[in-house]
Amino acid sequence: MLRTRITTLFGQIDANGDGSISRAELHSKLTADNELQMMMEVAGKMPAYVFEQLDSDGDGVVTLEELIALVEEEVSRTRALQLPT
Ligand SMILES: [Ca+2]
Ligand SMILES: [Ca+2]
Repeated sequence: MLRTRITTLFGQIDANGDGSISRAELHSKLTADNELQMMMEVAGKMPAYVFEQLDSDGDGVVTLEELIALVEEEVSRTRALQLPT
């Protein structure tokens, strides 16, 4: 289930467990996690800009809802690529 995987991923990125992803948390995870790097590559995301893309309401943190919305949008757009599950 994609949503479950995103929730798990969110928990891994949210290093301090406050329920939101800061820019620093995302960047430290992006440099350390091969699966996340692959997901971003598949989604055509540039690491330097991915935080801005994830933070869709621009409040400076990424919530679980923002992450789910963005990933689901990208997955539906790239479904033909058959992402590994
Ligand atoms: Ca956090
Ligand atoms: Ca936000």
